Amino acid sequence: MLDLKKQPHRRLNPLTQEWVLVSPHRTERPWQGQVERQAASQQPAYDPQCYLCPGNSRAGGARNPAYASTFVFDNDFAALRPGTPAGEMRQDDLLVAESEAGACRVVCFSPRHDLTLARLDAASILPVVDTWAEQYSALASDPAIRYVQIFENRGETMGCSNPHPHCQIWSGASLPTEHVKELASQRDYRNRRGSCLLCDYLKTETALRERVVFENESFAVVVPFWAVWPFETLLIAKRHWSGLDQITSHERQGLAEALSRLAIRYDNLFQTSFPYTMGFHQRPTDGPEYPEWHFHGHFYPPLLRSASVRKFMVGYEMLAMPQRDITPESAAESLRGLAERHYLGGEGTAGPAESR
Ligand code: H2U
Ligand code: ZN
Repeated sequence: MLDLKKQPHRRLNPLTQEWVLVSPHRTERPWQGQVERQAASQQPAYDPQCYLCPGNSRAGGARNPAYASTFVFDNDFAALRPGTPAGEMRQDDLLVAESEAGACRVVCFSPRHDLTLARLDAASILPVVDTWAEQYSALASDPAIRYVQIFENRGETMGCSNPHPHCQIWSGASLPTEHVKELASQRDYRNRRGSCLLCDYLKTETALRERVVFENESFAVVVPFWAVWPFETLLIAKRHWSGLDQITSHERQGLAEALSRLAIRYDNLFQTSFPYTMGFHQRPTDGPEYPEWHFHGHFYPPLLRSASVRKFMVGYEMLAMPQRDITPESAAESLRGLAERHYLGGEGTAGPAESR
């Protein structure tokens, strides 16, 4: 028998077919690495220097309108551009390149410079969900676009250039690496077992409860069995649907609520404005139905043991495979134990955890 709490082992990610090494016996090892103090991160409601605040001008010269809810614009420094001409280069099987067309947008969550997902309430996150659904449908209707990737980079440690709460949407003509892996795995699972990978995974996790952080009627949040980042979570739709064009109005509220609750728990974990990269994986948008695809979101936060101690993907992880010390089960237990009431302070001002 394998003792998941004590023995080194590896776990398979069935969505990507990649393995992660888990070394639970190492959690007691002494730490002498990076410990830096983080500046308190209180932001003003409006920042005259911010290129995302209402009425301000952006780097490209455009001026933002005096927007009152969400605000979407074409990224002034887009990585992918519409109308990029087709073209390819191939020299033997060694020098291979293909042109890539697409579109990149930025979505400001609200006019408020200071209200992150953890500080907006669920009712104020609802317009963000509506905007994502609108954008997914609009981009999906473009025959040149094959996928729509909505993602948020939060915090300077994640390379986010601006604290004004916003996300990005990149969409393009060829399926990106993660989408290719997840599509192949979901398709293969459905062909072999006749059911949906994430529907089945959700049943397993909600029966065991060990890795469930919380759930509402429409979504469950778990620390996946195969998590790589210490406090990584997977947000899974309870009903089988594949893209935001299929979300019901009840599920929109459920998604807004789940995002609010998760972001609050994350902030409360190390009493900091918690950095992460998050994003949704939806079915490709080139026409077919993709019955194997199940809507889900990934949260990949870098923090390991405090507001300033992060996990680095270096060494063995760059050269061989990802590895973790704290188990997904204990990460889920920590996240489950946190309050869903925001501590509402800067660094270090938190009171004792309160439960809802
Ligand atoms: P981050 O969320 O990773 O910080 O990116 C912000 C995006 O905003 C980035 O992709 C864009 C950048 O290209 N941007 C504009 O479109 N206009 C600006 O005036 C500055 C930044
Ligand atoms: Zn701003």
